[in-house]
Amino acid sequence: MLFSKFFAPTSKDVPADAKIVSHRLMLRSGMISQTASGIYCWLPLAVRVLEKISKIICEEQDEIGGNRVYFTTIQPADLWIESGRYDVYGKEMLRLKDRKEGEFLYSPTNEEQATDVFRKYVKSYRGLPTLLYQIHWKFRDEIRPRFGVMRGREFLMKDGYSFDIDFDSAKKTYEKVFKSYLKIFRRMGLTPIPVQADSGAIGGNMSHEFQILAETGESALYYDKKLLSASDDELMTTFAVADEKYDPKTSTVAEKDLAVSRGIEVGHVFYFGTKYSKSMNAFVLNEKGEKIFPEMGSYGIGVSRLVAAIIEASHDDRGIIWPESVAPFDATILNLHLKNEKCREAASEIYAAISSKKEVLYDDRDVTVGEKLADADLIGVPWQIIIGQKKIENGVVELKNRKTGEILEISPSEVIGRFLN
Ligand code: 5CA
Repeated sequence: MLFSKFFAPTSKDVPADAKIVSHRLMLRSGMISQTASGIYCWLPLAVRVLEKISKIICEEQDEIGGNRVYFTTIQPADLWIESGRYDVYGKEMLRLKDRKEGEFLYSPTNEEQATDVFRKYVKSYRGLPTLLYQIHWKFRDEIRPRFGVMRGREFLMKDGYSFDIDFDSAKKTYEKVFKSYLKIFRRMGLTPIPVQADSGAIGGNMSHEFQILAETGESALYYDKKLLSASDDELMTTFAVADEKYDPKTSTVAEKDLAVSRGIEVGHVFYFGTKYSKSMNAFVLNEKGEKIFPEMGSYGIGVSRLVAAIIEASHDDRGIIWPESVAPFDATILNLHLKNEKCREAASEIYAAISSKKEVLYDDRDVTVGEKLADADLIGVPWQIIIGQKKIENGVVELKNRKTGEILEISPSEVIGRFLN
């Protein structure tokens, strides 16, 4: 990708109303553009990151038998009247009418619709377990949208819905998804802290939030220090709670073993039994021909929130430091002297060679050396290949690691070799 043709409107200005670092950096690097309170357009750099995150999620969900679908963003109110949630959900739900005065809503979540799809097609116990998931836009008319895409009104969510024959099977599914989530967040360079959670508007009686540690997190976390070295199985039951649920009198952890910090909720999983299958009459027949209401769970990940959360967890005072797995590009080539023939040749040669295997942003813009270097650090691509007049006279270019700041002076062919192997 040539930067001169790439729509990434970077800026030096720090927007006054952007209170947290991820919001500032996303605006400054030209990732997002606000269109209304809590509603953002996602520009090309951000789209690339959303796609990387989505790919990791899909790979791990497919691995445990998930089936990807697209439910709809617009749902008929009838489905929610049937489940009994239409009135309960309140003002967070955006309600709409079509031209025939029919009542609709913009999906804040899709339990009802998933149950509706399930009941239309699965009639026998042989169709269980079933796990459907999607990555799709949601709308919640949050009272206090804030911190950019961290708490938006329109946001991208991965939401999954499971159907099992009985509690034991549902618990197994819940555990599978739980472990899959740990893998997903770790692949993004994050350290997930699962905390026992309230199931709120989703309903139910077994629930975990996945928090990642960040000073700017909205939740206060109290957890057993053991958690940081616990196995995946232990993580399901190690003491960790968020916010007001922490009470020193009932805490099962001694003061000295307790860690207190702040976190960002990037995922939330729920087991809620037959709440929706019963209310929506979604049943299968078992081996004896008896009606069984499947045991259900739902599993969310804040895909758009993750972009901000990853930045909160990985940045410095110059900009974003993308983990390689979710970076918008693998490398960026900075041609510092466009008019110098040797620089141009080296840049083109490296660009052509490594683009076949890697995603590369070639900064061919006619801007100052300072701007190029500053933008590269701001955008935070893991590797910078810096091509300057003096170095190239000596047959070398600089290969800079954005995270460590370490710079290697090596020949263009060595650079190419490193990225191709
Ligand atoms: N139906 C369930 C799971 S599929 C559900 O909706 N769960 S949720 O309400 O907890 O949302 C799932 C995840 O979406 C949250 O963990 C959070 O990371 C993200 N999320 C929720 N609200 C917002 C918001 N307003 N802005 C950005 N992300 C959000």
